[in-house]
Amino acid sequence: MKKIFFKDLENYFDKEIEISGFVENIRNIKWVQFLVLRDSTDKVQVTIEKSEEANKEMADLVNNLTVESTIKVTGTLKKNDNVRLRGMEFIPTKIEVTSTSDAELPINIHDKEAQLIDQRLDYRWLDLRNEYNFNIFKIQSDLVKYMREYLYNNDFTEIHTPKLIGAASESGSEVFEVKYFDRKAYLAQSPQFYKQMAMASGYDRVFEVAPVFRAENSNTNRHTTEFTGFDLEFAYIDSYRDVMDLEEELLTYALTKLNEKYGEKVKEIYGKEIVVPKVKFPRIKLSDLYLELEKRYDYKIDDSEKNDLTTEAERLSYKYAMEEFGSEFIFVTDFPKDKRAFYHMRKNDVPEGYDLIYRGVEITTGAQREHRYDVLKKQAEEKGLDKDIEFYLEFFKYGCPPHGGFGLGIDRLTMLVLGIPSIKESMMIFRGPNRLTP
Ligand code: AMO
Repeated sequence: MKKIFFKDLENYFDKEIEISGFVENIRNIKWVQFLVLRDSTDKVQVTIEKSEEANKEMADLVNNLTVESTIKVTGTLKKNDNVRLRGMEFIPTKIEVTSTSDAELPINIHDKEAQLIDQRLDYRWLDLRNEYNFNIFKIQSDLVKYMREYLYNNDFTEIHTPKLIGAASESGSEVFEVKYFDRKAYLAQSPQFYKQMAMASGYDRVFEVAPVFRAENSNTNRHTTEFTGFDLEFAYIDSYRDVMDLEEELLTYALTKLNEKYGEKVKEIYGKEIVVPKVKFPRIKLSDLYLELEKRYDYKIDDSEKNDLTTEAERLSYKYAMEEFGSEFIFVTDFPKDKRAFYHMRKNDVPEGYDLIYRGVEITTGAQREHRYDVLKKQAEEKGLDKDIEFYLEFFKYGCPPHGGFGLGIDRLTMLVLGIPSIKESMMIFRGPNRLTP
């Protein structure tokens, strides 16, 4: 690990060191050549005085150098207040080209608006060199770290469950079928069955951060065919309200930490404020939400759609939550049972679950689960599922504590925290109905 990160260069003034990075810019003028080198943490200027005899070889090399090549430079770091970039410059004694970029880049990496998004995605590795795009995944990494940290602090165990499965768990959404030797398998739509199996095994609190597959042929700014699910499940709860409480605490913890580290940067690069929740997330029944939206914004929902949240209703629920409660989050509860998974516990025939809407987009579904074998079997039968999922129903035959949990889409959360217009950009490598490369 001997690579010196540019963010740490202040510690190396007047010492002979070796630095490596991408050549971001080359300025070749009469007496001097300036290079801007970039690594994953910062940038630094390299200055070559052409007039000095000893630099002739280096100057020749720079004459033939292309931007976005990578180089390794030996030399000394000097303070220089005249240098706009960090008041320092690197004076080299040796430059070695470690990889050469073609002179013509297929996209403009410094102006992402200069081409259409799909053109950019074709060259995603270059597109990610753009500061806006690059930082998304640095920030996302810490966002997930803080979410994990909250769970580790609260005695959760991270688990890893199979993505090749024998039966679909979410009957409402489409599943990818794969050839599995002489039979069929599916790509997991959720770790749902296995996080619940962990409850039956006695783990009490588990979570998983892993790929989730959905064969949804939709081209919206919030859908993808493969996303990263942040899923958790915990036992000995009394109500789905306990699940909402935990999610609220977890998100508040993560956003607080994220704001401490990145608040300024996010404002500067994305023009967005990371708002740390100061109030309890409001909770409202779906039918009451529609009444409010009609009263306040004259939003009339067609009878055929009122059993679920429409995209427009999600958007308006944000407006409502902000105006009424000063909250960017809102929990919506009491969806009718035909719109919810069979494994949600029901009370008076109403599923004990919720959706969480953040900045106008659904980021989570959560619920208390039905853990009583007979009731669960009946609910599965009602949806015509019991044969396929017999193995799952067995989990509940030999003792399984009451439990609940939720699934949150990391790509959507990232998109919303940073105010990125599309999920295509908030995933490092997007997968959609028309995209399987790079
Ligand atoms: P659900 O199907 O609502 O619930 O998914 C949970 C969350 O995953 C994200 N999400 C998506 N993100 C991008 N593209 C998609 N196509 C997509 N579909 C879903 C959303 C969503 O809220 N098993 C339950 C969770 C649970 O009850 O624990 C489930 O999968 O952010």
